Amino acid sequence: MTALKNDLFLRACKRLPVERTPIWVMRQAGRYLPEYRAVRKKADFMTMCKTPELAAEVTLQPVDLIGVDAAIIFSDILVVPEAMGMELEITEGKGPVFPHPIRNEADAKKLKEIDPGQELKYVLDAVALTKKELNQRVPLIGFCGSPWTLLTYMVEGQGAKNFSIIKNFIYNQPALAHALLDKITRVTADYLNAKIQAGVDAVQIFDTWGGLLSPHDFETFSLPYMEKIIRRIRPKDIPVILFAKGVHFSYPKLVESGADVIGLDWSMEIGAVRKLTGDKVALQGNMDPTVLYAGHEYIRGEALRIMRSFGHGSGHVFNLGHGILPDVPPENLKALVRCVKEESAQFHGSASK
Ligand code: 1CP
Repeated sequence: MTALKNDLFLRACKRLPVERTPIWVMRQAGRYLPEYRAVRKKADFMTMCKTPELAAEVTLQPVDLIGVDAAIIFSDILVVPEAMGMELEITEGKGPVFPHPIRNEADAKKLKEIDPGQELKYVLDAVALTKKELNQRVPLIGFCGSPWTLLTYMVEGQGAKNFSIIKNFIYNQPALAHALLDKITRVTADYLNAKIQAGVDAVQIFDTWGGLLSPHDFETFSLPYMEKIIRRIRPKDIPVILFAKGVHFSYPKLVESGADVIGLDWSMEIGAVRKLTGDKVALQGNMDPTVLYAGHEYIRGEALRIMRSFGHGSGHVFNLGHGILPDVPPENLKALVRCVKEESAQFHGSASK
């Protein structure tokens, strides 16, 4: 039994009956909110991540201001390589940069195999404090980057245009790539388990760069490592969401990954994915984030279209197909959340469609 006042999100992840469809959005604690920018003015990004009071404050903002059905702990996927010893700079406008990327055996040797309970204790403290401040209002999601997506940043050093450095790396030094992926996998599994112990109610694996790979390479360099992480998650019944962007060719394989929920980008109709995956997993998504630039009526129409496409029954967590963009007016996200809350009951229970 859960003590949560609103556990719609957790029930939908497990495809249990719900009264209405839950909604949260990726990157909901972020720059589109003036209240986030006000906190960010006082502290740089890593200081925010490493100060539990600030991380908890911005994690709660979208719950209080927007009314989402789940919180996601404020942090970043790149805190893991930083904890493993890589210097990380996150500067306004430029995005994250590793000034000393990994390019060879000697660079790789410098990576420390860490105990997340020590080196990432600040995240665990932020989780515990956030759980307390949430006071059981909504579930808290913990997350990590997939080993492949983390390796991409660690080798490229920064957001890239054509990803030639990481591609060169995996094709010319495949053994080193796999050794690194293994190392990141071990640390990441321990990290997620530590977050679960600290109090998160569900976890999401972000494979933002899975879609850079061909189907064969995705199944060589990304999917097996995410499956290893999922197999190691304890307790086993914690909902696991796997969000891999740009990999609709692999959805039937993702169903077998052990994840409870597959996160979708907007490249396929959610109803078509539901047919393809045969209701074996829940689906999360999948509104194009740029729809939030449109007027409220358009946003409502699109939200309804997606809910109709999924159809009747539990197993849908409403979300965007990727992170909310920094220049979206918060009012537009509020309109989306209102619409999902007001209109989704018709897709549940015995109510007719
Ligand atoms: O200046 C600032 O305030 C920093 C902007 C920012 C923010 C708000 C960064 C730097 N990270 C975050 C928070 C963040 N990152 C969260 C918070 C929780 C929430 O969702 O509300 C999460 C889940 C992430 C995850 C993350 N970081 C991903 C995976 C999700 C995705 O969007 O694909 C990735 C790829 C990153 C790397 C990263 N960190 C920051 C930026 C700007 C980026 C993207 C860089 C790029 O485009 O390559």
